[in-house]
Amino acid sequence: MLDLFSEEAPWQEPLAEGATILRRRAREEAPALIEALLAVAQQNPFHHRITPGGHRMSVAMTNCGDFGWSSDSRGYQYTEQDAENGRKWPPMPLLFRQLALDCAREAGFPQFTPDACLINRYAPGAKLTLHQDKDERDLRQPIVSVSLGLPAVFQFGGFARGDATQRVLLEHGDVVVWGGPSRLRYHGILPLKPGDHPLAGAFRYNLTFRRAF
Ligand code: MD6
Ligand code: FE
Repeated sequence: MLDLFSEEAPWQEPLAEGATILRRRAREEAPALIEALLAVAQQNPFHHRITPGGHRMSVAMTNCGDFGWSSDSRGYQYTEQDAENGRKWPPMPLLFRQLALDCAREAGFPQFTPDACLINRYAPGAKLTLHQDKDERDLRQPIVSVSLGLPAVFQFGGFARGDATQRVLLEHGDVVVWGGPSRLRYHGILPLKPGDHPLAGAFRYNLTFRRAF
């Protein structure tokens, strides 16, 4: 059972050098975070992007902030407008920004200044294959990742795609902050198992805050 009313305080779990899981850190804010992300998606709907290799991604995505991440036949990039509709991305909600800054500071990155937030939505079966996040200009800036809704198995690997991976369950409200020596580690999400979350229904959502430029 998902225990919405547990009084357990958040705690930190080191994952690797420069990478920390802040367990349950976003639980209190979660209802407001989900409400805010759904409002962003009303302005700019979730969309299954096509990878440069021509595959339709199983994860549906949208963005908020000054820049948004997307892919198309030309490659992966950060843009000020959504190429789908030519409109600017919705602004990053203050609640999002504050949470990202607080979590980064708690994990040892007080200088983090996100200008982009990618919002991923996973339905049952959706997955994210092993990848590196390397489209950002300044790789000294960390990434802050917030998991909401259904749990998922996160794979955290090494610096080559074939390196061994750790498997970590990420649950509702968990935040992962990583940067420094771990910034370019391969990582992914295994296919989502079906479920029914009291706040997110059949979905897992993930917010990743980045400094794109
Ligand atoms: C996800 N996260 O949790 C996918 N990338 O749905 C990522 O790909 C990710 O969590 C960079 C940094 C943190 C992440
Ligand atoms: Fe990533």
